[in-house]
Amino acid sequence: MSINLSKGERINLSKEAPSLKKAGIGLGWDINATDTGAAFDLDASVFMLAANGKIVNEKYFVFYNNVSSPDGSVKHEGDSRTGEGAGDDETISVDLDKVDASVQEILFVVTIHEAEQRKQNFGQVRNSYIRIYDNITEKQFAKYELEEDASIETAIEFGKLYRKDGEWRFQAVGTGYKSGLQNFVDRYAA
Ligand SMILES: [Ca+2]
Ligand SMILES: [Ca+2]
Repeated sequence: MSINLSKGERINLSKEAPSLKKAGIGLGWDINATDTGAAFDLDASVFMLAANGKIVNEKYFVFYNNVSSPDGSVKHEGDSRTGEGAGDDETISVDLDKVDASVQEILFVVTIHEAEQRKQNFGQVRNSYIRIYDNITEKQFAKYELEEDASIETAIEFGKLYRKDGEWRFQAVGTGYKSGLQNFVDRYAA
């Protein structure tokens, strides 16, 4: 049975999904009809952080221009340019057994491409969610539907996988920022 997570809630995958080896992270969103006149492109990115809260090295920042991590564990499965349609708009696969031992946290962020120039923000986005499922059986373990309280934010940390006591956990984060992808890169740079 899939668990619906609220903001900040977490699950212990070793308990809730003990057979999980190859995880799928699905991220979805829909764009409200807007009058900004520009295309609206949201992008999922992944920061693989060491114990010091920084990416292990620049290759552990996985996004549309660097679609897999050096340890072979994280793969970005494709860039949606429109967010059209129900279901996952962008997906990330995570092979939990392959994650480099130095990685303590895998953070999933969604940013709006050229938000500032296009005058766009998450107030124009609805039906946002992150879900975690088994990439082989497609069984879903948990889903977090972000609340509709985002307005001026242009980047949101949707969720994260992290290690605790040798086990993987998944947390619904839902923290928004009025910044772009570069700000995250700067914050987490090794
Ligand atoms: Ca995109
Ligand atoms: Ca969509």
